Amino acid sequence: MAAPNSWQTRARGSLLLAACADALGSVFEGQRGLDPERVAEAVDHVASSLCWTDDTAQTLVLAEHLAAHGGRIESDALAAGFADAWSAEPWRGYGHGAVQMLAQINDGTPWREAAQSAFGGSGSLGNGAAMRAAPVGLVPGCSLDEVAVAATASAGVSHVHPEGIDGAVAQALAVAIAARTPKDQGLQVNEVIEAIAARTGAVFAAELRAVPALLAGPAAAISDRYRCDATALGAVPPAIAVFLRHPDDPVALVKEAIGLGGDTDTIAAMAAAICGAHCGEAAVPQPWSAALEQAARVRAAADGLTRSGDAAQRRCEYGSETNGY
Ligand code: F2R
Ligand code: MG
Ligand code: MG
Repeated sequence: MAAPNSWQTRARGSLLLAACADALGSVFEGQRGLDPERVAEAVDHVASSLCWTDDTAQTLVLAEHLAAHGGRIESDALAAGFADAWSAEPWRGYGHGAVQMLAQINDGTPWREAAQSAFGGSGSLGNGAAMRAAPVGLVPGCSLDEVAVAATASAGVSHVHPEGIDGAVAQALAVAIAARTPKDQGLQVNEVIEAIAARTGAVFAAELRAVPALLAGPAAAISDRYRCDATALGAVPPAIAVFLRHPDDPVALVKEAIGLGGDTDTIAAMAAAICGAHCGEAAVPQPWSAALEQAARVRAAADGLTRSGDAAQRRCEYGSETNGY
Protein backbone atom coordinates (compact mmCIF):
# COMPACT_ATOMS: atom_id res chain seq x y z
CA MET A 1 0.00 0.00 0.00
CA ALA A 2 1.39 3.43 -0.92
CA ALA A 3 2.03 5.99 1.86
CA PRO A 4 -1.12 7.83 2.98
CA ASN A 5 -1.61 11.25 1.40
CA SER A 6 1.28 10.74 -1.04
CA TRP A 7 0.91 11.45 -4.74
CA GLN A 8 1.56 7.75 -5.31
CA THR A 9 -1.52 6.70 -3.32
CA ARG A 10 -3.68 9.17 -5.23
CA ALA A 11 -2.40 7.97 -8.61
CA ARG A 12 -2.87 4.34 -7.60
CA GLY A 13 -6.30 5.04 -6.12
CA SER A 14 -7.41 6.76 -9.30
CA LEU A 15 -6.30 4.10 -11.77
CA LEU A 16 -7.29 1.11 -9.59
CA LEU A 17 -10.73 2.42 -8.74
CA ALA A 18 -11.39 3.40 -12.36
CA ALA A 19 -10.39 -0.05 -13.63
CA CYS A 20 -12.62 -1.76 -11.04
CA ALA A 21 -15.56 0.51 -11.90
CA ASP A 22 -15.03 -0.08 -15.63
CA ALA A 23 -15.22 -3.84 -15.04
CA LEU A 24 -18.23 -3.59 -12.71
CA GLY A 25 -20.09 -1.25 -15.07
CA SER A 26 -19.32 -3.19 -18.23
CA VAL A 27 -21.91 -5.85 -17.41
CA PHE A 28 -24.64 -3.21 -17.69
CA GLU A 29 -23.35 -1.10 -20.59
CA GLY A 30 -26.16 0.08 -22.86
CA GLN A 31 -28.96 -0.86 -20.45
CA ARG A 32 -31.51 1.64 -19.12
CA GLY A 33 -33.97 1.51 -16.23
CA LEU A 34 -31.66 -0.67 -14.17
CA ASP A 35 -32.94 -2.37 -11.03
CA PRO A 36 -30.90 -0.90 -8.12
CA GLU A 37 -30.89 -4.29 -6.36
CA ARG A 38 -29.29 -5.95 -9.38
CA VAL A 39 -26.63 -3.27 -9.47
CA ALA A 40 -26.01 -3.55 -5.71
CA GLU A 41 -25.69 -7.33 -5.98
CA ALA A 42 -23.02 -7.00 -8.68
CA VAL A 43 -21.10 -4.31 -6.82
CA ASP A 44 -21.30 -5.85 -3.34
CA HIS A 45 -20.53 -9.42 -4.40
CA VAL A 46 -17.81 -9.25 -7.01
CA ALA A 47 -17.13 -12.20 -9.26
CA SER A 48 -13.81 -14.02 -9.00
CA SER A 49 -12.35 -11.79 -11.70
CA LEU A 50 -13.02 -8.16 -12.62
CA CYS A 51 -12.26 -7.84 -16.34
CA TRP A 52 -11.93 -4.34 -17.70
CA THR A 53 -12.76 -2.95 -21.15
CA ASP A 54 -11.43 -0.48 -23.72
CA ASP A 55 -11.68 2.32 -21.16
CA THR A 56 -8.92 0.83 -19.00
CA ALA A 57 -6.96 -0.57 -21.94
CA GLN A 58 -6.59 2.95 -23.36
CA THR A 59 -6.03 4.52 -19.93
CA LEU A 60 -3.07 2.19 -19.36
CA VAL A 61 -1.62 3.02 -22.77
CA LEU A 62 -1.83 6.73 -21.95
CA ALA A 63 -0.43 6.31 -18.43
CA GLU A 64 2.50 4.23 -19.65
CA HIS A 65 3.08 6.71 -22.47
CA LEU A 66 3.22 9.67 -20.09
CA ALA A 67 5.57 7.80 -17.77
CA ALA A 68 7.88 6.96 -20.66
CA HIS A 69 7.89 10.53 -22.03
CA GLY A 70 8.48 12.60 -18.91
CA GLY A 71 4.79 13.47 -18.50
CA ARG A 72 4.46 14.78 -22.05
CA ILE A 73 2.38 13.70 -25.04
CA GLU A 74 4.21 12.55 -28.17
CA SER A 75 1.29 12.24 -30.58
CA ASP A 76 2.77 9.80 -33.13
CA ALA A 77 3.81 7.32 -30.45
CA LEU A 78 0.54 7.71 -28.54
CA ALA A 79 -1.61 7.05 -31.60
CA ALA A 80 0.49 3.98 -32.42
CA GLY A 81 0.12 2.80 -28.82
CA PHE A 82 -3.68 3.00 -28.98
CA ALA A 83 -3.75 1.18 -32.33
CA ASP A 84 -1.40 -1.56 -31.05
CA ALA A 85 -3.52 -2.09 -27.91
CA TRP A 86 -6.67 -2.43 -30.03
CA SER A 87 -5.13 -4.90 -32.49
CA ALA A 88 -3.73 -7.01 -29.62
CA GLU A 89 -7.11 -7.13 -27.83
CA PRO A 90 -9.92 -6.12 -30.20
CA TRP A 91 -12.46 -7.88 -27.97
CA ARG A 92 -12.31 -5.24 -25.20
CA GLY A 93 -15.58 -3.58 -26.30
CA TYR A 94 -14.36 -0.68 -28.44
CA GLY A 95 -16.87 1.65 -30.11
CA HIS A 96 -17.53 1.29 -33.83
CA GLY A 97 -15.97 4.63 -34.75
CA ALA A 98 -12.92 3.85 -32.63
CA VAL A 99 -12.47 0.47 -34.35
CA GLN A 100 -12.62 2.06 -37.81
CA MET A 101 -10.09 4.72 -36.89
CA LEU A 102 -7.65 2.40 -35.11
CA ALA A 103 -7.82 -0.08 -37.99
CA GLN A 104 -6.97 2.74 -40.43
CA ILE A 105 -3.94 3.72 -38.33
CA ASN A 106 -2.80 0.09 -38.23
CA ASP A 107 -3.13 -0.01 -42.02
CA GLY A 108 -0.81 2.99 -42.37
CA THR A 109 -3.20 5.96 -42.51
CA PRO A 110 -1.64 8.91 -40.63
CA TRP A 111 -3.53 9.42 -37.32
CA ARG A 112 -4.38 13.03 -38.23
CA GLU A 113 -6.19 11.87 -41.34
CA ALA A 114 -7.94 8.97 -39.59
CA ALA A 115 -9.14 11.14 -36.70
CA GLN A 116 -10.25 14.01 -38.93
CA SER A 117 -12.19 11.80 -41.33
CA ALA A 118 -14.22 10.07 -38.58
CA PHE A 119 -18.00 10.52 -38.67
CA GLY A 120 -18.11 12.07 -42.11
CA GLY A 121 -15.36 14.57 -41.35
CA SER A 122 -16.76 16.07 -38.15
CA GLY A 123 -14.45 13.95 -35.98
CA SER A 124 -15.53 11.90 -32.98
CA LEU A 125 -17.45 13.56 -30.17
CA GLY A 126 -17.49 10.23 -28.32
CA ASN A 127 -16.38 9.93 -24.71
CA GLY A 128 -13.35 7.79 -25.63
CA ALA A 129 -10.81 10.57 -25.12
CA ALA A 130 -12.40 11.46 -21.77
CA MET A 131 -12.61 7.88 -20.50
CA ARG A 132 -8.83 7.50 -20.79
CA ALA A 133 -7.83 11.04 -19.66
CA ALA A 134 -7.27 10.47 -15.92
CA PRO A 135 -3.49 9.90 -16.24
CA VAL A 136 -3.08 13.41 -17.65
CA GLY A 137 -4.39 14.77 -14.35
CA LEU A 138 -2.03 12.52 -12.42
CA VAL A 139 1.25 13.89 -13.78
CA PRO A 140 2.74 15.76 -10.83
CA GLY A 141 3.91 19.33 -11.04
CA CYS A 142 1.52 20.71 -13.65
CA SER A 143 -0.65 23.79 -13.43
CA LEU A 144 -4.30 23.29 -14.36
CA ASP A 145 -3.66 25.16 -17.61
CA GLU A 146 -0.87 22.71 -18.40
CA VAL A 147 -3.22 19.81 -17.63
CA ALA A 148 -5.75 21.25 -20.09
CA VAL A 149 -3.12 21.59 -22.82
CA ALA A 150 -1.88 18.03 -22.31
CA ALA A 151 -5.44 16.65 -22.23
CA THR A 152 -6.16 18.41 -25.53
CA ALA A 153 -3.08 16.80 -27.07
CA SER A 154 -4.00 13.36 -25.69
CA ALA A 155 -7.50 13.62 -27.16
CA GLY A 156 -6.45 14.98 -30.54
CA VAL A 157 -4.94 11.74 -31.85
CA SER A 158 -8.45 10.24 -32.06
CA HIS A 159 -11.14 12.80 -31.15
CA VAL A 160 -10.95 16.08 -33.08
CA HIS A 161 -14.52 17.28 -32.50
CA PRO A 162 -14.46 20.10 -29.89
CA GLU A 163 -16.86 18.21 -27.60
CA GLY A 164 -14.69 15.08 -27.70
CA ILE A 165 -11.66 17.20 -26.76
CA ASP A 166 -13.52 19.14 -24.05
CA GLY A 167 -14.58 15.85 -22.49
CA ALA A 168 -10.94 14.88 -22.05
CA VAL A 169 -10.03 18.33 -20.73
CA ALA A 170 -12.88 18.28 -18.19
CA GLN A 171 -12.12 14.75 -16.97
CA ALA A 172 -8.36 15.34 -16.67
CA LEU A 173 -8.97 18.59 -14.77
CA ALA A 174 -11.46 16.92 -12.42
CA VAL A 175 -8.86 14.25 -11.61
CA ALA A 176 -6.11 16.86 -11.21
CA ILE A 177 -8.23 18.95 -8.84
CA ALA A 178 -9.26 15.89 -6.82
CA ALA A 179 -5.63 14.80 -6.52
CA ARG A 180 -4.72 18.25 -5.20
CA THR A 181 -7.53 18.40 -2.65
CA PRO A 182 -6.96 16.59 0.65
CA LYS A 183 -9.83 14.27 1.50
CA ASP A 184 -10.47 16.00 4.83
CA GLN A 185 -10.37 19.49 3.26
CA GLY A 186 -13.62 19.04 1.39
CA LEU A 187 -14.40 20.27 -2.11
CA GLN A 188 -15.79 23.68 -2.95
CA VAL A 189 -18.30 22.61 -5.58
CA ASN A 190 -18.73 25.92 -7.38
CA GLU A 191 -14.98 26.55 -7.46
CA VAL A 192 -14.33 23.08 -8.87
CA ILE A 193 -16.97 23.45 -11.59
CA GLU A 194 -15.78 26.94 -12.54
CA ALA A 195 -12.14 25.82 -12.69
CA ILE A 196 -13.16 23.18 -15.21
CA ALA A 197 -15.81 25.13 -17.12
CA ALA A 198 -13.46 28.08 -17.62
CA ARG A 199 -11.11 25.80 -19.56
CA THR A 200 -13.73 24.26 -21.88
CA GLY A 201 -15.82 25.68 -24.72
CA ALA A 202 -19.19 27.36 -24.21
CA VAL A 203 -21.30 24.28 -25.02
CA PHE A 204 -19.44 22.04 -22.60
CA ALA A 205 -19.22 24.72 -19.92
CA ALA A 206 -23.01 25.18 -19.96
CA GLU A 207 -23.51 21.46 -19.29
CA LEU A 208 -20.97 21.52 -16.47
CA ARG A 209 -22.58 24.54 -14.84
CA ALA A 210 -25.82 22.54 -14.50
CA VAL A 211 -24.06 20.06 -12.18
CA PRO A 212 -24.32 21.91 -8.81
CA ALA A 213 -28.14 21.96 -8.99
CA LEU A 214 -28.11 18.16 -9.23
CA LEU A 215 -26.08 17.35 -6.15
CA ALA A 216 -28.80 17.27 -3.48
CA GLY A 217 -31.76 15.63 -5.21
CA PRO A 218 -32.39 12.11 -6.47
CA ALA A 219 -29.90 10.46 -8.84
CA ALA A 220 -32.69 10.20 -11.42
CA ALA A 221 -32.41 13.96 -11.90
CA ILE A 222 -28.95 13.35 -13.40
CA SER A 223 -30.18 10.83 -15.96
CA ASP A 224 -33.10 13.15 -16.74
CA ARG A 225 -30.71 16.06 -17.36
CA TYR A 226 -27.94 14.25 -19.29
CA ARG A 227 -28.03 11.52 -21.95
CA CYS A 228 -25.55 9.31 -20.08
CA ASP A 229 -24.48 7.86 -23.43
CA ALA A 230 -21.21 7.28 -25.30
CA THR A 231 -20.78 10.97 -26.15
CA ALA A 232 -18.46 13.22 -24.16
CA LEU A 233 -21.17 15.79 -23.53
CA GLY A 234 -23.61 13.10 -22.40
CA ALA A 235 -21.20 11.26 -20.07
CA VAL A 236 -18.59 13.55 -18.50
CA PRO A 237 -20.89 16.00 -16.63
CA PRO A 238 -22.86 13.14 -15.02
CA ALA A 239 -19.61 11.45 -13.97
CA ILE A 240 -18.45 14.66 -12.29
CA ALA A 241 -21.89 15.05 -10.67
CA VAL A 242 -21.77 11.53 -9.23
CA PHE A 243 -18.29 12.18 -7.86
CA LEU A 244 -19.38 15.42 -6.18
CA ARG A 245 -22.34 13.58 -4.62
CA HIS A 246 -20.10 10.81 -3.21
CA PRO A 247 -16.54 12.17 -3.01
CA ASP A 248 -15.49 9.85 -0.14
CA ASP A 249 -17.59 6.76 -0.79
CA PRO A 250 -16.44 4.67 -3.78
CA VAL A 251 -19.05 1.95 -3.31
CA ALA A 252 -22.00 4.37 -3.28
CA LEU A 253 -20.41 6.25 -6.17
CA VAL A 254 -20.04 3.18 -8.39
CA LYS A 255 -23.58 1.98 -7.64
CA GLU A 256 -25.02 5.38 -8.48
CA ALA A 257 -22.95 5.79 -11.66
CA ILE A 258 -24.00 2.39 -12.96
CA GLY A 259 -27.59 2.99 -11.88
CA LEU A 260 -27.84 5.96 -14.24
CA GLY A 261 -27.85 3.42 -17.07
CA GLY A 262 -26.52 3.96 -20.59
CA ASP A 263 -22.72 4.10 -20.81
CA THR A 264 -22.33 2.48 -17.41
CA ASP A 265 -18.71 1.27 -17.62
CA THR A 266 -17.47 4.63 -18.81
CA ILE A 267 -19.45 6.90 -16.48
CA ALA A 268 -18.57 4.69 -13.51
CA ALA A 269 -14.88 4.56 -14.51
CA MET A 270 -14.63 8.34 -14.92
CA ALA A 271 -16.40 9.09 -11.61
CA ALA A 272 -14.21 6.49 -9.89
CA ALA A 273 -10.99 7.90 -11.36
CA ILE A 274 -11.82 11.27 -9.78
CA CYS A 275 -12.82 9.66 -6.48
CA GLY A 276 -9.67 7.52 -6.31
CA ALA A 277 -7.49 10.58 -6.90
CA HIS A 278 -9.24 12.29 -3.99
CA CYS A 279 -9.28 9.33 -1.55
CA GLY A 280 -6.17 7.33 -2.43
CA GLU A 281 -5.48 3.62 -2.71
CA ALA A 282 -6.77 2.79 0.78
CA ALA A 283 -10.31 3.62 -0.37
CA VAL A 284 -10.33 0.88 -3.02
CA PRO A 285 -12.45 -1.97 -1.61
CA GLN A 286 -10.18 -4.95 -1.01
CA PRO A 287 -12.47 -7.49 -2.75
CA TRP A 288 -12.35 -5.30 -5.86
CA SER A 289 -8.59 -4.87 -6.01
CA ALA A 290 -8.07 -8.57 -5.21
CA ALA A 291 -10.30 -9.55 -8.14
CA LEU A 292 -9.00 -6.93 -10.59
CA GLU A 293 -7.41 -8.18 -13.77
CA GLN A 294 -3.74 -7.09 -14.11
CA ALA A 295 -3.83 -5.11 -10.86
CA ALA A 296 -0.02 -5.16 -10.70
CA ARG A 297 0.18 -3.48 -14.12
CA VAL A 298 -2.36 -0.85 -13.03
CA ARG A 299 -0.32 -0.08 -9.89
CA ALA A 300 2.91 0.06 -11.90
CA ALA A 301 1.33 2.50 -14.37
CA ALA A 302 0.29 4.74 -11.47
CA ASP A 303 3.79 4.57 -10.01
CA GLY A 304 5.23 5.51 -13.39
CA LEU A 305 3.00 8.58 -13.45
CA THR A 306 4.12 9.49 -9.94
CA ARG A 307 7.73 9.50 -11.15
CA SER A 308 6.89 11.46 -14.32
CA GLY A 309 6.90 15.22 -14.73
CA ASP A 310 9.42 17.48 -13.10
CA ALA A 311 9.92 16.27 -9.54
CA ALA A 312 11.53 19.58 -8.58
CA GLN A 313 8.47 21.44 -9.81
CA ARG A 314 5.71 19.65 -7.90
CA ARG A 315 4.16 22.98 -7.11
CA CYS A 316 0.60 21.72 -7.40
CA GLU A 317 1.16 18.56 -5.47
CA TYR A 318 -1.08 17.87 -2.53
CA GLY A 319 -0.04 19.88 0.50
CA SER A 320 1.77 22.61 -1.39
CA GLU A 321 0.77 26.21 -0.87
CA THR A 322 -0.08 26.75 -4.51
CA ASN A 323 -2.72 24.14 -5.11
CA GLY A 324 -5.43 26.71 -5.80
CA TYR A 325 -7.59 26.26 -8.86
N1 F2R B 1 -18.85 1.60 -27.62
C1 F2R B 1 -18.86 0.99 -26.57
N2 F2R B 1 -19.77 0.01 -26.34
C2 F2R B 1 -20.77 -0.40 -27.27
C3 F2R B 1 -20.21 -1.39 -28.25
C4 F2R B 1 -19.41 -2.44 -27.59
C5 F2R B 1 -18.82 -3.48 -28.52
N3 F2R B 1 -19.10 -3.29 -29.89
C6 F2R B 1 -19.29 -4.81 -28.07
O1 F2R B 1 -20.35 -5.25 -28.52
O2 F2R B 1 -18.57 -5.42 -27.26
N4 F2R B 1 -17.99 1.21 -25.56
C7 F2R B 1 -16.84 2.00 -25.64
O3 F2R B 1 -17.04 3.09 -26.54
C8 F2R B 1 -17.22 4.34 -25.82
C9 F2R B 1 -16.11 5.24 -26.19
O4 F2R B 1 -16.31 5.60 -27.52
P1 F2R B 1 -15.20 6.26 -28.44
O5 F2R B 1 -13.92 5.59 -28.22
O6 F2R B 1 -15.26 7.71 -28.30
O7 F2R B 1 -15.75 5.77 -29.84
P2 F2R B 1 -16.54 6.53 -31.02
O8 F2R B 1 -17.06 5.42 -31.86
O9 F2R B 1 -15.63 7.51 -31.68
O10 F2R B 1 -17.75 7.35 -30.33
C10 F2R B 1 -18.72 6.72 -29.53
C11 F2R B 1 -20.13 7.04 -30.03
O11 F2R B 1 -20.36 8.43 -30.00
C12 F2R B 1 -21.21 8.80 -31.09
N5 F2R B 1 -20.48 9.77 -31.93
C13 F2R B 1 -19.15 10.04 -31.90
N6 F2R B 1 -18.86 11.03 -32.76
C14 F2R B 1 -19.99 11.38 -33.37
C15 F2R B 1 -20.32 12.37 -34.35
N7 F2R B 1 -19.40 13.20 -34.89
N8 F2R B 1 -21.61 12.49 -34.73
C16 F2R B 1 -22.57 11.68 -34.17
N9 F2R B 1 -22.31 10.73 -33.23
C17 F2R B 1 -21.05 10.59 -32.84
C18 F2R B 1 -21.52 7.52 -31.85
O12 F2R B 1 -22.73 7.01 -31.37
C19 F2R B 1 -20.38 6.61 -31.45
O13 F2R B 1 -20.73 5.25 -31.52
C20 F2R B 1 -17.21 3.96 -24.37
O14 F2R B 1 -18.53 3.75 -23.93
C21 F2R B 1 -16.47 2.67 -24.33
O15 F2R B 1 -16.82 1.91 -23.20
MG1 MG C 1 -15.75 0.23 -22.35
MG1 MG D 1 -18.60 2.54 -22.21
